[in-house]
Amino acid sequence: MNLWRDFHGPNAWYVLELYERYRQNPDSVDAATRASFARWTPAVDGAPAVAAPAIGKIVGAVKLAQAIRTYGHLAAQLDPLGSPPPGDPSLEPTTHGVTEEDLRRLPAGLIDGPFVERVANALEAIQALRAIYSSTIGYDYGHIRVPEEREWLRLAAESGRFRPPRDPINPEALLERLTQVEAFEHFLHRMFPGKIRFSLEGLDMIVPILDEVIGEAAEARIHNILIGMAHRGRLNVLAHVLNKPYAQILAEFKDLTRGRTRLDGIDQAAGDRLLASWTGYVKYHMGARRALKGGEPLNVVVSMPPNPSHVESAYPVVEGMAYAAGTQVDKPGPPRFDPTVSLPILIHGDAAFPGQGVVAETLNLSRLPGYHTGGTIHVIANNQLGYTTNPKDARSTLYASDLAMGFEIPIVHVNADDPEACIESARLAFAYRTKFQKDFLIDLIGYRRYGHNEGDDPRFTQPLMYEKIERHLTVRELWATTMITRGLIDGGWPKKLMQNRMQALQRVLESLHPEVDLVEPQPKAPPPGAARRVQTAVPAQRLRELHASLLRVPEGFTLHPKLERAMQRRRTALATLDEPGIDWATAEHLAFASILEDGIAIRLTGQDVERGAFGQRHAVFHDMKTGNAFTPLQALPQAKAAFAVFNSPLTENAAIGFEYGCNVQEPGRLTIWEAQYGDFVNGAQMMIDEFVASARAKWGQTPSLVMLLPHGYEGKGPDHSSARLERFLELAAETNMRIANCTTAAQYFHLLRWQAALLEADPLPLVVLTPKSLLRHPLTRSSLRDLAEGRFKPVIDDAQARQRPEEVRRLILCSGKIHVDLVTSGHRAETPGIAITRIERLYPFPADDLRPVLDCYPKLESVAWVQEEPENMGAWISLRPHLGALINGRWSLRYIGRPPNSSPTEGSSAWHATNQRTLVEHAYDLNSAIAEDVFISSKETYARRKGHANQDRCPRAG
Ligand SMILES: Cc1ncc(C[n+]2csc(CCOP(=O)(O)OP(=O)(O)O)c2C)c(N)n1
Repeated sequence: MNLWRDFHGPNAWYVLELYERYRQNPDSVDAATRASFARWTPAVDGAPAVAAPAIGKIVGAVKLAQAIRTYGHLAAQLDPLGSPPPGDPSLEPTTHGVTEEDLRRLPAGLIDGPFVERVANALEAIQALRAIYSSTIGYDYGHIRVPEEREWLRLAAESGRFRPPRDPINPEALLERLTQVEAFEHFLHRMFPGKIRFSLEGLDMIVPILDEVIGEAAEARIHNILIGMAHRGRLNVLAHVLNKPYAQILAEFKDLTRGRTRLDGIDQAAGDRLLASWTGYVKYHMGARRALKGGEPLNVVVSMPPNPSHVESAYPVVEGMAYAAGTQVDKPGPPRFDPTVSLPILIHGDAAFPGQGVVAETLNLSRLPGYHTGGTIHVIANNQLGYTTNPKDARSTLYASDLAMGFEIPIVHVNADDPEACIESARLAFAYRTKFQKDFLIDLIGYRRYGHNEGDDPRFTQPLMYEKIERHLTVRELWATTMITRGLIDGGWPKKLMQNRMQALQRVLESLHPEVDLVEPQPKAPPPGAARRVQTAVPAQRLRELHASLLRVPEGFTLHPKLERAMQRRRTALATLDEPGIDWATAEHLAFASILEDGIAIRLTGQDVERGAFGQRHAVFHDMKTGNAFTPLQALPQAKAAFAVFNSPLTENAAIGFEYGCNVQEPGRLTIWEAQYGDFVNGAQMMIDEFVASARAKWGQTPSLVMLLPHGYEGKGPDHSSARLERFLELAAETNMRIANCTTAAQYFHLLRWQAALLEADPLPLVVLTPKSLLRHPLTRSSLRDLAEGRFKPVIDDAQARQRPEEVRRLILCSGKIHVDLVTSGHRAETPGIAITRIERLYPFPADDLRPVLDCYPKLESVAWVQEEPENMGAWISLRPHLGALINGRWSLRYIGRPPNSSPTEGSSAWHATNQRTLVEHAYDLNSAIAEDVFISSKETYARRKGHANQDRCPRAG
């Protein structure tokens, strides 16, 4: 046995310690070890004899090496502005009881690493480690728990295999690139003083880093590269990485063609309507796309989707796009994801990364089935400031990147003034991602040459920092100096390059034709009548066959007994044509199955969607004996496309963002997200406002995401009742979405099929308020005929009242669950003078379907809107003007419901029941001529309100 050959680092130390124990007491070690040591000579080859006192020094040396590998980044010079690194006592030899002299006497092999061949002793090995771990790169991978990955990262860092000279770079090309980047900013600064551009200066190396990653990705034949990026440096990246023409960017700066009067390519009437709603967006959030074509490799598309100002919000969207691009759904069964098809790159701000919760939500998606993209390369564009805020006020962590540690993402912190270190980081990131298909993070530490934007004076808040920045050479100047020192170029060359770039930009500006050069994405008008022409009925025989397929489980599969009974019930659901035996979940399954049979793939996600939050769906069965899962929609013989169903993690914001991304990337697939309860959708308000509702008007995107939001007042309290319908209605304008609140299984069936049929022809997001307890209510069930012959009805009139229209005095209009409360009331039979009509599609407002209803009751005296939501919520406020316009003064239009309230509903079920009862009674009270709006408010309500007032304020101290 040779100690230094057979054992390394800590292992050698352990063997020595064991040997020492054996020496003092042979019985203190086990028999096998005793036998080995009996044959072993302590004076090992190539190493000094191990005497007892030396062991402490060996332990010290090994611990020092370990500390440098783990904490060396704390001594790295990462700040280009020269602030001293925090350091760490564990990096000092004395902490471990060794001196330089001790280290010199110890063999290099004790430290271990690819560099040991080149060094003479442990001291030189430690120096080599310091040069690696505490230079201008800080490798931060100690938190990785997979030993193989940790070892790979260690070897990658210590071998220098991604860094010149082992992996050379082209210094001239780099200088030219940095010149381009800097000249662009200089030029804009000079020509458009004070105009906001969010200059990249101080983090210029982002562009060469992206070049490197994209180049590697193209060589690896990654087809789709998606870059998510906030405002900082975006214009520069658009110009130089996405090749957005300078002319287009300069035209945007000139802002001459806003106020257009025509949109090209569509007829004038449709164009006028669109133009009115077309808002466009600011230049530093616009997207772009670039296809790398010709030569090898072919067909690489680099795109940067547009994003809103809300920092970080676009990143789950980008992840969703990358996932969808890499997923094949054209075959039945589960979708097939290929992690080598796309690469997401996300560029974060150093304040935004730790500050915005959506970042953690997005990182949490990274390794989950149904969300895993094959690894994202993250870059923190770390300019050490967030607007005017210093890091000490912006985060509770040392590094801006520390959040990533919890997700076991390897991190390199790198000084943005060292181009070679930056390029190494990019190569390392890509190689790790390729090898392990996991995320990697580059914390690129630079500075910000100007204020947050170019109109700000940063000296108000960071006077000392900006004193340094003013004197600080740019990375281009620093690199040029390095090249001159290395004798690669002569001294005048960098200046010449700069002049050339500035002149080129000047020429573009002088030959600008803003009306031609300004290219904005234009929303397309759907073909007229597309939505009306869709047929959603499915022949009864086809439905029966689909149903039979869905009820089949594999041979020997043991279902849960309760599920078995439910399946038995389902078996007869389609037995007759007219019996209403089809419940909500069965209708949904039939809709999905028929859509798959039509060749349209489906993706359904959300919390616990596989079973369904209310135990209604059971899209995935679990064998009671083996635990094996079986998904009938993935085994459907009739299917021509894939069905995906994934329980999502407990997020709404990133989850909806991700689905939005899937949807806009692959609009031909039906993408559905379901909330556990509708209330929780407000956790994703940013996604709703910024993407779902307005992306069409801002960026010309055409989303068609479906959101299923359980909604309805059932006494569950303020937080399990409302899907905040009012917020969706408030955002609805210019036909930007469809909002439905359906009351029957057949309506839901037709609505889903309608949406699927319109994905290409007339795509719009669809918001569906779905039932909870009513999922199993007999009144929501439908017959086979309803599915086989019907269609989605935006308005459902009162069939009973229609038989004797002349008796009707009051027309109640309502939507959703309250309809069931109204028609199941004992008052219904006693009050033939009241007709109850449901509005099933709330937006676009179905005026054409409602008009004939209003016209068919000859003795009508009043119209009332009845809702269970408080007056300031629900549909009333948005619908009132539409109803008013239709009624046009012919009858009074009144509101019957709860008064305005800050909370959606009562906190107790008894209280809820009282109010709900009162509400129904008011609705049926024909004696009270409704002269004004009726606010139900039982005495109890007021008593409780009064009692509650101020109760929860803290008592004052003392
Ligand atoms: C969600 C959100 N909150 C606030 C802002 C306003 N805002 C824009 S940039 C910025 C500072 C961002 O700092 P950092 O993440 O470090 O990026 P930098 O601008 O320094 O590149 C703030 C607060 C925003 N755009 N989005």
